[in-house]
Amino acid sequence: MKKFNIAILAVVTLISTSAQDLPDDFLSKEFHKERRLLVREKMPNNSVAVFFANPVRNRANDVDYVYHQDPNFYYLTGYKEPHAVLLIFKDDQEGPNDKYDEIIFIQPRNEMAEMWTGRRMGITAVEEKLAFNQVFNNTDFKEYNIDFSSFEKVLFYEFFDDVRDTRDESDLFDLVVQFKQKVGYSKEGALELEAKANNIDLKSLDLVMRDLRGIKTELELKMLRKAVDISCIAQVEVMKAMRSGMSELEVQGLHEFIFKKYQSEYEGYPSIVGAGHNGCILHYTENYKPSIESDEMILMDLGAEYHGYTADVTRTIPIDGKFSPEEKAIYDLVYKAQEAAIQACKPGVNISADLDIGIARKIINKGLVELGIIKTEDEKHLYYPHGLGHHIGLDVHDKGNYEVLEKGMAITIEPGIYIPNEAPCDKKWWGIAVRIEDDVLITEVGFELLSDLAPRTSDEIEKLMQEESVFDKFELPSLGED
Ligand SMILES: [Mn+2]
Repeated sequence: MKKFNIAILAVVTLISTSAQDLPDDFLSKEFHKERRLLVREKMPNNSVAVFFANPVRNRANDVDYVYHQDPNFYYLTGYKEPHAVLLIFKDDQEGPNDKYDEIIFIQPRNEMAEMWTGRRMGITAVEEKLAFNQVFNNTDFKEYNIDFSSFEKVLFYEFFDDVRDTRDESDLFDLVVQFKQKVGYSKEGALELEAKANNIDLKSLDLVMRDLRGIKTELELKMLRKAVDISCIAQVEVMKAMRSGMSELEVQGLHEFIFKKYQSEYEGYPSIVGAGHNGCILHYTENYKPSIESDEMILMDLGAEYHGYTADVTRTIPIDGKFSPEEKAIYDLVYKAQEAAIQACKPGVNISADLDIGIARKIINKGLVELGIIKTEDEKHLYYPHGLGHHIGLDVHDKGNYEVLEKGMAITIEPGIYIPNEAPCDKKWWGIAVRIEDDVLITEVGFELLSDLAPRTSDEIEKLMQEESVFDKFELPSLGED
């Protein structure tokens, strides 16, 4: 028996985290604690808010996708593991020993599981490193004795019912089932349970989270600035390295290598690298063209994610380093629209009405008429089919108020023009696709351009593309062919 204990101890020692194993610049536990406090302040009287961790997603067979925590859950806890539930109470609850106003259930430590799939924090580390007083294993949630009917409001997000049920009886699937039973909630039996469950509120929580997450704190901006700087450095290096004959995947790889070189863990969204008319597909992520041609442009929309916060930067450049007259005409028009919209960023304006419809779209329509691509400025067309911008943060399309810009908001400004082959205009324009996307912080009186490390004007880009790149000498053996 004793020997057995020692063996277990040895395993725990082996996999426990030493300080050197992790970066030391994550969001602080004080940040997460304060966020929970602010949620509590915004919650209605006598209410409880319930948040669940993101599901584990299966890729195929016994391989799962890399786990990504639900951004709300991460924002409020800093906890990055699955199968967890957080409850925040408006008012103090009576515990067996003392009062509490928040409680978290997490996945338990498990030597075997940790040896295979990675470290788990466990109760002690969540108490110490994430500043929680009430931490329990998720196996205790089932027996957690709480009368949800005593609250005036039970706030949570609607479930998507797309969570896989594993053999683990306290996985997310079971936590959700247990929760539904506790609150008397089911979509199907809604009528029967209505009386009992009329304190359920599926709407308010998102408004609370939207208002909080939409305004970035200094600490969040530190992460975001890093993500944006890394993304821009990658754009600059790729501009210098671009050669015809490269594949779209290779270009993607150069960007993503640089992301990781700077300790960005992931891409904030699937990278979009589209040469020629592939750029007309707004969310083109195949990136499969094997050889980019010298007379094409390439549209590169990529964002490094740094400790959860993602940039969103797009540059469109000519492969051979020189815009053709048609490419330059379209590029400069998009730039003109973007620059005017950026300059108008300040508290009080609306992204859609003021910046997009009022400025960018007007400039683009006027320019398209002048180039003979459309006939009148109010002609309906699909050359600029998307909105001008969105919030960025823990989500690439982040939560935030879209009515009025405020100090501390981080948004993109990203007009584009896309002219697919066979479009009803002179065919010299066919296959030209340009998007320029930059990240902007709204300040007290105006804006700060966060993504200024990557050049935007056609002249600056042509000049930069003449420079040498560290990748110029990066040669690998070719694969043998037979
Ligand atoms: Mn975007």
